[in-house]
Amino acid sequence: MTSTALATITFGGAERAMIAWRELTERADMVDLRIFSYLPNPRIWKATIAARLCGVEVEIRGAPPKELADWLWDFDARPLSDADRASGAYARQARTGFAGKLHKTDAFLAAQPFGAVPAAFSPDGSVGIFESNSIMRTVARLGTQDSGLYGENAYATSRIDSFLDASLVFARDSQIYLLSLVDQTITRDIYERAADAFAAYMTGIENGLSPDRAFLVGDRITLADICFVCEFASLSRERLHQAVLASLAVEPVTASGAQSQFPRAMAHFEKLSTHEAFAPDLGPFLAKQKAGETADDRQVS
Ligand SMILES: N[C@@H](CCC(=O)N[C@@H](CS)C(=O)NCC(=O)O)C(=O)O
Repeated sequence: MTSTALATITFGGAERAMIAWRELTERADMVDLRIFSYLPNPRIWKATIAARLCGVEVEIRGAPPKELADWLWDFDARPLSDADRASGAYARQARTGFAGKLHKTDAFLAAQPFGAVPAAFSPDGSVGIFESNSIMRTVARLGTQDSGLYGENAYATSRIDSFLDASLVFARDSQIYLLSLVDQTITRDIYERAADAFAAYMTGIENGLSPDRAFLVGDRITLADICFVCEFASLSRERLHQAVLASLAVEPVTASGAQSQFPRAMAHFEKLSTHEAFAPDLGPFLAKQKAGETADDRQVS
């Protein structure tokens, strides 16, 4: 294990991606966990934030969604070579968040049975870990510091798991909603399901912080807080699609009255966003959001 230092790389183009990939490969022996994903992806921040808090080295590989279609999905993920492309051996039909063909090795599918990203791997690639909450749990379990991230005892750990399970239910509707915004197939029904899922999740977070608790479980930051911040940030990318929402005559679900309905949850999000372990991921993201960056074809969900 090594001290906390992260390589969270947002690639700007194929050429830059290849350069960064080479740099990362050179320091592969220092890494505790490798994650392959489209970038940026608020769900992998669960792992990078946890890593900063517990002294784990995480390597991030990836590229913007559009470029990931031209990558070989593998433990040794990288931009496709001409030979990879010509062989046709890796082409698979995309299922969620991507269109057309993706290129996945048999080894990738053996390690990642759902074939999805984010995809994490043990340092030698022999163990695949999937689902962003489980990837985050891996980081906490690998942690060398007394971080308390995954609870101090069986009850606290299980309460943290309860929040993570509740977030998965919410994330299902939030993913369907975000993908429908990106490909502009949103309907009122999809919007309302997302709004209901958001209200149910936020009510639980609000109650969990009541009457005046500083954290969701115990008296310091745990995976439950990290997960909440990242899931909220993920859904808030709906604000990049104002024009599509306006065509339905609706407001972003994270905007309409959230501050007054869920004051503790919103204050918790805002406070943690500026925490030193969260700010490297959340800071640039929120700054762009504030600056009103629009129409994002780089988003998956
Ligand atoms: N609930 C999962 C979501 C994973 C997921 O659905 N990934 C999609 C992209 S949004 C994917 O990798 N799709 C690949 C495919 O369609 O083959 C998580 O949070 O990790």
